[in-house]
Amino acid sequence: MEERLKELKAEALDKVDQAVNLKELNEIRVAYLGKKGPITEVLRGMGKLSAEERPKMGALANEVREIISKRIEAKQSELEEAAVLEKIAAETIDVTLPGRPVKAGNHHPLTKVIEEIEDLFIGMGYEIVEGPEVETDYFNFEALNLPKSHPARDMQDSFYITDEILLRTQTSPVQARTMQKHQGKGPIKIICPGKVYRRDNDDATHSHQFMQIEGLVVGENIRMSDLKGTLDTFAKKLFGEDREIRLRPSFFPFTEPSVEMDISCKICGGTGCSICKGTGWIEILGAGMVHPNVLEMSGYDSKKYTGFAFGMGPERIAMLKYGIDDIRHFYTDDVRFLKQFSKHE
Ligand code: 2NL
Repeated sequence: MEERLKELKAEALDKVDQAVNLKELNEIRVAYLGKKGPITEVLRGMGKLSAEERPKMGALANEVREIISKRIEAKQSELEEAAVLEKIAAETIDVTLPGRPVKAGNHHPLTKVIEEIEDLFIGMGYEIVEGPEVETDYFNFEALNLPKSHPARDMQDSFYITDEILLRTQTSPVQARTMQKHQGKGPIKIICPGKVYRRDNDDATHSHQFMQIEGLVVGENIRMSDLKGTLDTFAKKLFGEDREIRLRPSFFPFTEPSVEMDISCKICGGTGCSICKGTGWIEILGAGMVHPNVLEMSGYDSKKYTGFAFGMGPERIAMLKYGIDDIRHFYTDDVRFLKQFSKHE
């Protein structure tokens, strides 16, 4: 019996020493020290022993148990510590590694041009005002001196929802609404950017949906020279200090007199090229003094108040600024096109 216990002790200690993980160690514990283990088995056979031998064997069995148990405990701490160290090693962060770059997007070229124009006018004391894209016939046309018989109100040219409601064809209704809100009192200095819609067949220079930026100034003693100075400042800030502007007579139902503003061509310096079509001038926007009918319809006394207004297409301006040859690029969301503008941020 003594032999058997010594054998078991040697065998168990050997196995404990060889254990490579906590699971294995626990299996050894159950196998040797458990209720169904070999030591318990040996102790069960003690009944056959003499009275003197029994306590001796009992003590020995307990001693063997104690030794194995101690060795298991020691091994357990050892394995646990190794596991912690291994986990720490696996989680080590090499702070000297270069960082992973964050992928930065960029603004849409149209957004950039619109925000740049807004900022220029904010710098001159204007406020940005927005309004609905679904408009009434009254604000889109009537209030802007386009009577019912006007050709611009043709069903062929606009997206009508009912006889009286349509998708706005310009951002002017936002300005008419603003004037009406002022109830004929006080000055107005606003920029109205937004989406507009016209029934058109899309091609390189036409789109059924596009952006517009309009400006309106109303006050006492607002003159044509104020318009000219404002447009000159705007053109130089947006296209460069070396640009000249030129105003040509034009016609809009909502302004009188009306003008078309051109900027001098930078590509050829005025001698004529394909961009300016040989003229040395590039058309940028339309403008004029607010028609007295428009002021009166929105509640302003046209004898006391005057004003100027202008309207431009940011797509056209972005096309000129970035050399884009097709308006459809703005709306087709081709990332190869859009990514080209990240360098301009
Ligand atoms: C163009 C021309 C223009 C206006 C827009 C306007 C608005 C009010 C009163 C008077 Cl409320 N005028 N807007 C005036 C002249 C020209 O736009 O070619 N746009 C792309």
